[in-house]
Amino acid sequence: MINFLIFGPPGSGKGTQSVKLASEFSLIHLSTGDMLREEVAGQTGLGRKVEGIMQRGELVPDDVVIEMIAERLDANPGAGGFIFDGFPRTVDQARALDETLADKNTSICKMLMLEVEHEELVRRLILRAEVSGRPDDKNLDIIENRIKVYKEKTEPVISYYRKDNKYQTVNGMGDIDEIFHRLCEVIRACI
Ligand code: B4P
Repeated sequence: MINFLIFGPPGSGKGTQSVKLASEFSLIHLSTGDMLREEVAGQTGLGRKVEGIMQRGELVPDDVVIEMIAERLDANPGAGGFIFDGFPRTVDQARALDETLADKNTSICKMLMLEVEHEELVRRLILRAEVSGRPDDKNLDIIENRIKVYKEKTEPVISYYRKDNKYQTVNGMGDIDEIFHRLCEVIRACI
């Protein structure tokens, strides 16, 4: 089993690139953002609980996303590997993921960090709001709050993987296919 994390601030291209990478390398794409949005759209108990948190651009509680990921891993015992998108977003989530993967005799191969300039992040999210209707993309204050939350709570995850030599930066500026080729080169070097 070969597992990758795709990492970066909101708007860095995680979701966009994960879909392409999952198809190219036959990996299962697990996006906690997509899973949570499905819960909200279905107005499930969990969806109603997290809706306001997501609209403000805050992080939902760790136990919620840790359980969601553990369920998906259990549901795919024969998988060749996973690409984790938007998870882990805190050091506690990273620890929990490592433990869950270790129980399955596997681990993270690389954390792929997409590096994108701040102005470009904001530009992409505002553009996406026009088509996605995502409430967390609509408003500049919320976008800036998401980037602030990323810096405070999510960036520390980098040190967690860096100590194991699993951290790899990739230039996330440029067109989508160009960035995809950069990511593919890193993945091919690991497999
Ligand atoms: P996510 O769904 O992960 O949202 P995101 O950070 O905005 O990234 P996303 O993957 O969607 O965007 P991308 O960069 O691909 O999370 C949403 C919310 O869910 C969080 O704020 C939080 O509340 C909650 N949540 C999720 N996971 C959680 C966790 N683990 N713990 C706690 N809470 C959690 O792309 C953005 C746009 O840019 C797209 O429109 C794309 O088309 C465009 N784009 C991408 N690459 C481009 C390029 N090279 N050039 C031009 N445009 C590009």
